[in-house]
Amino acid sequence: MSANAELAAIFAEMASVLQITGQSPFRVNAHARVARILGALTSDVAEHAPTPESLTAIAGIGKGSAAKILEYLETGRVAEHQELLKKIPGGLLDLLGIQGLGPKTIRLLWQQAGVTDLATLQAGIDSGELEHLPRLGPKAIANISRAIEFARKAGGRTRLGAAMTIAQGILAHLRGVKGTSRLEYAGSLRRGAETIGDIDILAATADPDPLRHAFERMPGVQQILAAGPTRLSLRHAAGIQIDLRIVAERSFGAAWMYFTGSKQHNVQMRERAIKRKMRLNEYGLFPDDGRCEEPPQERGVEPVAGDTEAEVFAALGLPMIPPEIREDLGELELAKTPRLIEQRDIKSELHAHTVASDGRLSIDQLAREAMSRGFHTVAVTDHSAASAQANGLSADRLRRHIAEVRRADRLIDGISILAGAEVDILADGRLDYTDDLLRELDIVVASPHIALRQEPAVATKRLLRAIRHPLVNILGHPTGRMINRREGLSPDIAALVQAARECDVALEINANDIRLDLRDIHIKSALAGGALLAINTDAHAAEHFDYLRYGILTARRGWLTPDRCINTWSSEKLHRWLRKAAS
Ligand code: DGT
Ligand code: CA
Ligand code: CA
Ligand code: ZN
Repeated sequence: MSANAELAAIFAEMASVLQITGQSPFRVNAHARVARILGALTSDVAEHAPTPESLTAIAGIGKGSAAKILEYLETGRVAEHQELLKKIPGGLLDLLGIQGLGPKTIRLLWQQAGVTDLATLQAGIDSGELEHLPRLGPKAIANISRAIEFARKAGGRTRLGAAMTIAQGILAHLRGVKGTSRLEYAGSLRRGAETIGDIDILAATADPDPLRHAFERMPGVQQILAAGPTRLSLRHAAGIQIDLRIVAERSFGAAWMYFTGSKQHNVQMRERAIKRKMRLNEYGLFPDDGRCEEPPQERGVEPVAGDTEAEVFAALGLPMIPPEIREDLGELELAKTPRLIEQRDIKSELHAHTVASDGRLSIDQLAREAMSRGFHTVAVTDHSAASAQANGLSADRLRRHIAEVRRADRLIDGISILAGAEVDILADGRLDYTDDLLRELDIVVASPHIALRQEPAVATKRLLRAIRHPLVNILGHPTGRMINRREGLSPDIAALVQAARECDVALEINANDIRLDLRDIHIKSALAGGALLAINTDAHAAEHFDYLRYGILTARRGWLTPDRCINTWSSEKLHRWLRKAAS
């Protein structure tokens, strides 16, 4: 984690403890606000030798907060934070990770029912005694119970974005180590899976000792779990295990292939090798000399291939198979390397927010950010009124907003700025704006935000109604799931896909790594069913454009080719498509 992220976490935790211990809302909010500001900063607070003055120059940071930030940068901790933590049972903070449990409810559970951690909470639910607490009826308890179950099932896997950030930091740290010739991440991270169990790193080096030394002493190491000559494992402070394997350079390709997996893909590859009278393992692809008792690499057998993946695939009569599709889902039947979508194919962002609703950018700033990413079009799609918590726009506000977008579009050269909306799909499938108002827009993204626990059949009907609405162009984050937080809707995807194709509506792949919605398998169904897809970051801030990377990885896992993604289209083609829908 960067200093900003660590500090933001500390301030957020202080706000939670203050609230759980019943301090004034003013103090609670002040800390929560600093956490938000730190989380949103685009520059690193640790940079340029910060002083109290340079920190208080940041809007929203007062003298007290500046002193705590400096204390943290000097000592790695904030004394007041440590003091606060002593005031509540440690297990209470774990409860904050459960959807629907905020500090207020946790305070109530603690003070009035003696709940101190997950176990006592579960016991209270099981015995039924929590139902008698004020403000907590059987329905609320059932929701908490479901959220606990969901958190348990998520089983401590880390989100793709968080794991990627950690891995990039580790690679940057190890890259400078003398003698290291190859250094790559492998495993589920390389395959772009939505959650990561552990991070696998693979290295080839002439001199393992400095590398092992640097790995064990990296910042963020919490505990060394194993430290063999070629296999090291440790627990990172971010709560994820990191495995490092050191291999010989001549077998790097075979090892990278093996440790990239997936396990099921590896099994298929090994069987293919056997059918071709060869043996494949993490050391290389070897001719099968009929002696299976001892591994070939230990008998000095020369490998057929091994230093690159491409060589191993070729020797098995296969094209290069992109890591994201190595899931044993038909990839070994491919005749040539599929041209999967890449980040540089993306030419537009069609779902983004401004300060008009809950974004942090003005229309101008959003447009300039999109332009700096090389896009020809950006759509301003702020929330509709039903999303009150996101400061959604009333009809009047939207009309004024449209005028502002059109003015910005006239004033700024080099990018088209579309006037759009992310209109809420209400529980019954109606949209949150009238058709007259929607007709004034260049683009309509319709998304579900509320009623995300509907039965699948109800959800299908609801989303079908939105897709069939003649003014909708994109179905935004169709299931509303949030990884490790809530399951979201489980509609009949095949039915949505068919309707989307018939109505020429694109289904969104929301690139925010907490959403990744549609998910990989849904994307594959959408392609098979002939629907179009959109990849949008749903940016609420400039740095959210970086989520695109996760949307692309997910799209590739769904075998998406550029032609089927509307964000890859030229300006002319995209705008023609949008106009056709409007007429
Ligand atoms: P994860 O960490 O749960 O997100 O998923 P992976 O795919 O990264 O799995 P991991 O870390 O257990 O192992 C990394 C890769 O090593 C895996 O994708 C394939 C390979 N591998 C590990 N164990 C086996 C095995 O028993 N058989 C085969 N064929 N490959 C294995
Ligand atoms: Ca792994
Ligand atoms: Ca592993
Ligand atoms: Zn949005």
